[in-house]
Amino acid sequence: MGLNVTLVNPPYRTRPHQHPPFPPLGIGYLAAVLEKNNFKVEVIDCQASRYTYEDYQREITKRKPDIVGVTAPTRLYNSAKEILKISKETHPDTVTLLGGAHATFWNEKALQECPQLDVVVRKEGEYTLLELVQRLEAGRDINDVAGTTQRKNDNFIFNVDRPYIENLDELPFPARHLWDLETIRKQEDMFYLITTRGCTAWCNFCAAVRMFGRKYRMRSIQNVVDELEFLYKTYNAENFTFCDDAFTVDMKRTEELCEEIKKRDLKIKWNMGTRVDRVSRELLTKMKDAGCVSMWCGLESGTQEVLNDMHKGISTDQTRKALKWVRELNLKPTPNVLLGYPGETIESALKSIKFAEEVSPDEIAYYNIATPYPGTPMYEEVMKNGWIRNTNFDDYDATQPIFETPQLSMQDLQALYDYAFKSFYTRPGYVLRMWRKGFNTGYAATKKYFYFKRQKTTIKK
Ligand code: B12
Ligand code: SF4
Repeated sequence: MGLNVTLVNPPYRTRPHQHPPFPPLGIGYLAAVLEKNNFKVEVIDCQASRYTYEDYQREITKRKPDIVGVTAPTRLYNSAKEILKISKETHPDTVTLLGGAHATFWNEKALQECPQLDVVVRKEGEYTLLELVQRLEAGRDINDVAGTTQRKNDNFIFNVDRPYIENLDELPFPARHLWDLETIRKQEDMFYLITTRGCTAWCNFCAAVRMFGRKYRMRSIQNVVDELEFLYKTYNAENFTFCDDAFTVDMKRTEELCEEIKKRDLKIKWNMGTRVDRVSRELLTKMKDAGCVSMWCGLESGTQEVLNDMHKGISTDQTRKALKWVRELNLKPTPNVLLGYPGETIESALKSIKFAEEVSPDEIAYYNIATPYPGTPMYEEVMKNGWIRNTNFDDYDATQPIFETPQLSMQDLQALYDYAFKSFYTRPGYVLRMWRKGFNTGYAATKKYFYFKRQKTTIKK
C-alpha cells in the first residue's frame, strides 16, 4: 500500500472569504503529478468546504495521511501553522510540508516558528514533492532533496534550488476532480488556468517573479487549448480566467492561441491579466474575437517617478493607450492601482486615483495598498528603514496599511484608500452613465453615490 498524501488549503483566520472559493492551481498541479506517479492523494480545501479548524481535525483524524502538504501565501501563513499543528498533534508520525509564495522566502523562520513543520518546499514544487514522496516511500533519507529547507538538530539545511521546469507541457492538467466542483461552481462558475510561468519584468513589489523566475516559460498552444477543450467538454465550462502574471508577453503566441480557440469552435468567455506594454489594438481585437471579455493590468501609479521607483517598466502613456483600446473594443478594463509604495506622497496617490478614473471611468480600479511581501526588494527596503508597523501576516491582504514612510503616514494611506472608492462612486457623470445602461445599474450606482457621499474622508489635500 503506497503512501497517502493530503494537500491542504487553509481557512482564513480573519475576515473570511473575500473572493469566491478558488481551487488553488498549485495544489491542483501537485496532486496531478502525484497521481500520475500512482500515489494516493487527497485534497482538503478548507476555503471551498468552509471548514473550521475543528472540521479539519475531524477530517484528518478520519484520513490518517502519511504526509500533509500545506499551501499558503503570506496572508494564510498563520492559518497554515495552525493546520500543521493540528496535523502533527493528531498524527505525530505524519511528515508535514509547507510550500507557496510565503514559505519560499520565510523558510528558516517558518521552521523556527512552527515546531510541527518538517520541510519547507521552496519555489516551484511539483518535482520536489514527488522526490520527497518517492524517497519517503522507499524509506530513504530526505535531507538533501533540492528545493527544500529542513531542520537538523538546532540548525537548518538549505538545499540548492531545484531548476525550473523547462517544458511545462510535461505537467498533467491540474487535478480538478479532487474538488467538489459542483458546490464551487454554484458560487462562481469560473474555471482558472495558467499557461505560463515567470515574467520578463522585475517589479520591486512582486513575489511571483521571484518564485517562478525571470524566464517566461510557456506551455504550447496545443497543450493550453487541449485543457480548455477538456474543461469545455467534461464540465460544460464556458467561463475562464487565465491566471498568468502577464498573459500576452509573447504577442504572436497569444494570436495563435486565439486562432486555435476559434478553430476548435470553443464558445467560451475568458479574461486575463497582462502588462500594458504587451498589447496592441490588433491583438486585443483578435482576443475579443476569441472570447476575451476583460483585461486586468497593473496601472500601479499615475506618476512616472513612482512607476520608475517600482521598476515597473511602463509609462503612463502606455497605460492610457492600452486602456483606450480596451474601452473602444468594449472589453472590461480592470486596472490594478498600488497605493503607498515607498516614495508615494498624498499628491502622487491622488494623481493615481484620478488617473485610474480617467482610463477606466466606468469600472472601478482594483485598489491595493502596497504590502511588503517577504522575498521582494520592497520588503527589504521597508525593513531596512524601520518603516514596518504591522507584522501580523493575517493583515497582509493589500487592503490595509502595513508600513509608513517619512512621506506618507499609515493614517493618510488608509484615508487615501477609502477616498479612492468615494471618489469613484460620487462622480455625477458615472451615475448618469449607469442610468443610461438601465434601471438596475442606475439604481445601484445611485445607492452607492449616497452611501459614499456620507463617508467622511480626511485627506490633507
Ligand atoms: C490566481 C491568483 C490569485 C487568485 C487566487 C488565489 C489562490 N488561492 O491561489 C485571487 C484573485 C483570489 C488572488 C488574490 C490575492 N492574491 Co494572488 N495570485 C494569483 C496568481 C496570479 C496565480 C496563482 C497561481 O495559480 N499560481 C500557479 C501555481 C502553480 O503556483 P503556486 O500556487 O505558487 O504553487 C506552486 C508553488 O508555490 C509550490 N507550492 C505551493 N504550495 C505548496 C504546497 C506544498 C506542500 C508544496 C510541496 C509546494 C507548494 O508548488 C506549486 C506548483 O509549482 C499569483 C501569482 C503567481 N504567479 O503565482 C498571485 C499571488 C499568489 N497573489 C498574491 C497576492 C498578494 C494576493 C492578494 C493578497 C492581493 C491581491 N490584491 O492580489 C489577494 C489575497 C489572496 C488571499 N488568499 O487572501 C501574491 C502572493 C505574495 C505572498 N507572499 O503572499 C502573488 C504571488 C502575486 C505577486 N505578484 O506577488 N490571487
Ligand atoms: S509585470 Fe507583473 S508579474 Fe511581472 S514582475 Fe511586474 S508585477 Fe510581477
